[in-house]
Amino acid sequence: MKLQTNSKGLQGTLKILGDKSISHRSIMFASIAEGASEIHNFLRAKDCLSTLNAFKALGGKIKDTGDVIYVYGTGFQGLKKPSAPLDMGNSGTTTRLLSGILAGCNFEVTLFGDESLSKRPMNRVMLPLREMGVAGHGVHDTEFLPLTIYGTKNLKPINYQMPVASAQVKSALLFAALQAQGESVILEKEATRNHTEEMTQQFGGEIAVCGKELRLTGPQMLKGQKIVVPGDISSAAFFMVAGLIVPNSKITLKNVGLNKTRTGIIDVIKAMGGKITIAPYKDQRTGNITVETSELKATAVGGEITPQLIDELPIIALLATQAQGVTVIKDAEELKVKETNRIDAVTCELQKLGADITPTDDGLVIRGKTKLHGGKVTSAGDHRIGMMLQTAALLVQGGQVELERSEAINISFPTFFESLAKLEV
Ligand code: SPQ
Repeated sequence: MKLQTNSKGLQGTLKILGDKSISHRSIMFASIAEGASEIHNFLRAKDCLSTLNAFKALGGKIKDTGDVIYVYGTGFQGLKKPSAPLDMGNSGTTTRLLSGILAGCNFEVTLFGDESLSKRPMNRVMLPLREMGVAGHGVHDTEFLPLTIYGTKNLKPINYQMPVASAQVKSALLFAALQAQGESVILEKEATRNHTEEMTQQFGGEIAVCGKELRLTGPQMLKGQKIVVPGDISSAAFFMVAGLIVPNSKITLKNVGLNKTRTGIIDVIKAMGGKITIAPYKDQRTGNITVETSELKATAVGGEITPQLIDELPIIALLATQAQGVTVIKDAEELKVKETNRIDAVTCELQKLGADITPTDDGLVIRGKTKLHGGKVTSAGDHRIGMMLQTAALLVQGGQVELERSEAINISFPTFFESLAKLEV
């Protein structure tokens, strides 16, 4: 498709759609809890619908009114063997977290996904689950989908030092630990998004968090709850960056989740001299973010902040092309195993538009400030690459940008283009 270029400025306010990570987990927790749950502001994007459909196929009593989703959970034991293999679509979160839930179910389930998901590593979840007593089988042992998981009622607890910083691995192990007999101890490599820990407590479960160490004693029974999903800061990020780099812009993003394990991008924007203000609501968990066109300077991104902005690195790379100096992003090798190899995809696609960007083993080096020009680019099937490229195209004056595989954006942000159109002056 032909992208919007030559922007004259972005002005106005935008309400951000529900958080993808929390939407997935709200269906999962509501399904494994006992009693009624209701979910408000669920993200109706392709990835979250993969989770919703998987739980329907597992026998979940789910009533979707379009506005609110009602779930009548009957505990882990209420899940039933599906009549066919489960389609995970493009969603790593669905696949990996569901594996931890299926770990304690006494039936076999086959999971399959699209081309991109079928190349993403699953042993990071399957190896520790196998230590807990789960069996798995696939063409490439348990590393890739399609994969059959054989859960067990006799799950053993685990004492596990995580070799990667991954909220998905941590969450899968916590879901399994909730069903195991005894205390599990999980030590994170770096602190990652903590939605699973917070929601375990919200649903009446017990988990002890001490820095990067988590302790959970199973088996536990969870109780149904009302969930109001906050806006997704990872979606807001595209408009935060657009508002900073497009001349004549001032944008307020409403209802953005401000969980501290997700707000790394705000720190980076501040370090780059970006004009950004955060106005938390009474609950302190959500708030408004206002950005305006700014003169930016280069920065360094790495270390413990990386997991707190891992999904924002493609758009931060674009931000760095518009900052004066050399920005270095490191400790981000996890980008290689996302929907695409995001180190390669960001480099290749932004270079086509004239950016000065070099890939490294664990990140990117970006020299700014560069003028971007038109070109033919592709999302390569990765939603975040597609949205980053549309944001870049706004800066192109007098040329055209053609985006292939733009439909990938529906994975997390089906109203992205309409939202952008609303802000154009
Ligand atoms: O679900 P999926 O495909 O893995 O989604 C991504 C994304 O960009 O939307 C990653 F490609 O987000 C992950 C994130 O990178 C969502 C997530 C979660 O909800 O727990 C955790 C992160 O992944 P990981 O591998 O670091 O645990």
